Amino acid sequence: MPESNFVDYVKICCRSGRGGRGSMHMHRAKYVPNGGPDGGDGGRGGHVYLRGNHNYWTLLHLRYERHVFAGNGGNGGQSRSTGAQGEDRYIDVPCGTVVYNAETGEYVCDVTEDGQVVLLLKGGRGGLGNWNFRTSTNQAPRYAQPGEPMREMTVILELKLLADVGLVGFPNAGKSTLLSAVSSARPKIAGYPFTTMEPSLGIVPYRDGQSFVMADIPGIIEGASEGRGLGLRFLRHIERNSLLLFMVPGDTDDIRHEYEVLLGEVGAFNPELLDKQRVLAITKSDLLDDELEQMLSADLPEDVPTVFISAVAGRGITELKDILWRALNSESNKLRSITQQDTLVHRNKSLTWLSQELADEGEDEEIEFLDEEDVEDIDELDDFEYEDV
Ligand SMILES: Nc1nc2c(ncn2[C@@H]2O[C@H](COP(=O)(O)OP(=O)(O)OP(=O)(O)O)[C@@H](O)[C@H]2O)c(=O)[nH]1
Ligand SMILES: [Mg+2]
Repeated sequence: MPESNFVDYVKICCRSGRGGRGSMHMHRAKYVPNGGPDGGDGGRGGHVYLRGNHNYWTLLHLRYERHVFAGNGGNGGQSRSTGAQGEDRYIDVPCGTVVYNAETGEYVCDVTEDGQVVLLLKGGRGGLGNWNFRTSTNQAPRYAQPGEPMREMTVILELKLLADVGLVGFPNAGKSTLLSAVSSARPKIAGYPFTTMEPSLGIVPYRDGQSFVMADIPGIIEGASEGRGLGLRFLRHIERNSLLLFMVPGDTDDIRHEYEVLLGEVGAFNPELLDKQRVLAITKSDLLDDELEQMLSADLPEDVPTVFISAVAGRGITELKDILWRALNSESNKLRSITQQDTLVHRNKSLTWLSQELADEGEDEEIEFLDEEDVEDIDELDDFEYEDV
């Protein structure tokens, strides 16, 4: 596949900083015999954070930065001086990024808002200097703590676009044509399947300066859940949409059947998607005459609002926008989108799928953690009991 600028999947190695070592030092000065302990604490190792940044739309900028290492804490010194704190690292990600552990497939966290900061890996705490261990019975402790070790994790960052309406349809259904008709987005349109190879977003202006966001994703076909066509990997981009707009061309033999096939594929990808509100648009209605349209309307699925549209002739577009707007603002949707924000379940990835997915995305190469020398004193640390300081 050609290199694309739309990157919605990357694997990176992250490592927080090791805590600095506490100092074991005795105060020494002229005319001060037995100065006592004055070893300072080690500094804390740097944390690794994720930070939502709405200036990014994809994960492209992370494709070439596969290692994110925070700084190590400095060691404690004499005169109770504390070691320097390790440098924290921030990974800027677009809003809608979900993080998984690359080894286990477990869901780790997600970032949905601009400026939101999530702690991914905590830096090691610095060890306590011997000054902390002075007691009445041991006035010259000759030990200090080493710092806590760093933490490492290889993570998969996955972008799930945040849009209000997601377009779902077979290739050539007219998804991109609709998006370009209602927004100023200009996706490629052509009369062959799989014109759209990557998702795009458009802002749809509505009355009184209001607007909503629509996501055009590549077409899906029957068997997509088994990997046919472009597979279902792009469906992740509609997981967060509050509403799914199914699109079936009016010149299809069996509209109801095609709708059910789409529904089946979406459900196979993630059954929770079937709980979302749906609207069905019969596209290319300029190819139908009134009589045919009447006949077809008699045999449409009943459980979903339907509308005939033609993006080319501009028919039914206002009506469609009205329906979408009403659905987006309906009480049930509002309630759900609030609770969904809180409870939206990102399922763990199954390990059997994970390696296949990594290969599909070209992310299956091992990324090695560089220099292992830092790991030296981990064994030694096991005996230590850390107290919160
Ligand atoms: N007559 C007519 N043709 C349309 C209409 N909408 C789209 N088409 C044509 O249908 C073909 C496919 O349109 P696209 O918008 O590229 O379809 P798509 O669903 O984005 O297709 P993929 O990106 O391949 O999944 C193009 O040749 C369009 O000109 C319409 O309302 N009326
Ligand atoms: Mg398209």
